[in-house]
Amino acid sequence: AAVAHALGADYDVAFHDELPSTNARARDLAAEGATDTLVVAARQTGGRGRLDREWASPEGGIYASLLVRPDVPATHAPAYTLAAAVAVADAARSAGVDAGIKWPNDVLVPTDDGARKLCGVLTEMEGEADRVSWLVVGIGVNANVAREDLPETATSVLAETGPVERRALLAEVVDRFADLTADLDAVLPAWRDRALTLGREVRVETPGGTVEGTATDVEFPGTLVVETADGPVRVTAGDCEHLRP
Ligand code: BT5
Repeated sequence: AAVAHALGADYDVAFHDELPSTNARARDLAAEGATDTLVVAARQTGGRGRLDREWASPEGGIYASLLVRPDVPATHAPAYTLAAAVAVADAARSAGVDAGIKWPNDVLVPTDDGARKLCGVLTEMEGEADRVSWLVVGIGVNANVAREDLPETATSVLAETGPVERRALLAEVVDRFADLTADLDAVLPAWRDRALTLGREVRVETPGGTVEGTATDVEFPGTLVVETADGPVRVTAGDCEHLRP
């Protein structure tokens, strides 16, 4: 409880030196009936991104998963993912890092010829259409990790501005996430403010095919609007690439 207060929000906090994946641990806790729990690990041996991709998880990074049971329909889940990206972008900015968000939830640091990835968010959930049973929002932030210990396309707070107090950064993320998700209407305006994708030419690989055009807006709960040669297309999930720096 003392730790939960130090983190500034009302969550049970479980710290681990090492886990395969904090998301996997949070899912297990969900199956046991837990809620409002923050699972943190100093490193992960099987960190995962979307579509079962690997998430490099060396010591020095932040690996955290929030288990919550909000009283919302499953269709609202993307708003939680966007809220997590906003929370990390804000915390990174207060650490002096010039962070923005690529749709839907990559926190990037722009460079002259593109951008490098600072954080990724993986949301998993279970439930019925009319109400989620649980949501696990997994957040990986490259905090005090050297660039050479990360994929080529990544960066870290350490590389951008120097070492950061991980617990303080995580506390800021969790507080901001709790604030934003207390009123889901607050999520999209905050997301738009930090978006790197809006106004850009994008190519989005979706389960239904490739969508190419100009990203013009994001709509609740997190749908990207792409103006294509054939008119606007609304994309709810996919991998987005910015076509020009
Ligand atoms: C993500 O997936 O960006 C979601 C990552 C979520 C990780 C957290 S850590 C805590 C919790 N526990 C877990 O097991 N997962 C969550 P995606 O958009 O699919 O991006 C994955 C891609 O990012 C990989 O294919 C690499 O190209 C790249 N990548 C891998 N590790 C990275 C890192 N540490 N920093 C930046 N990019 C990385």
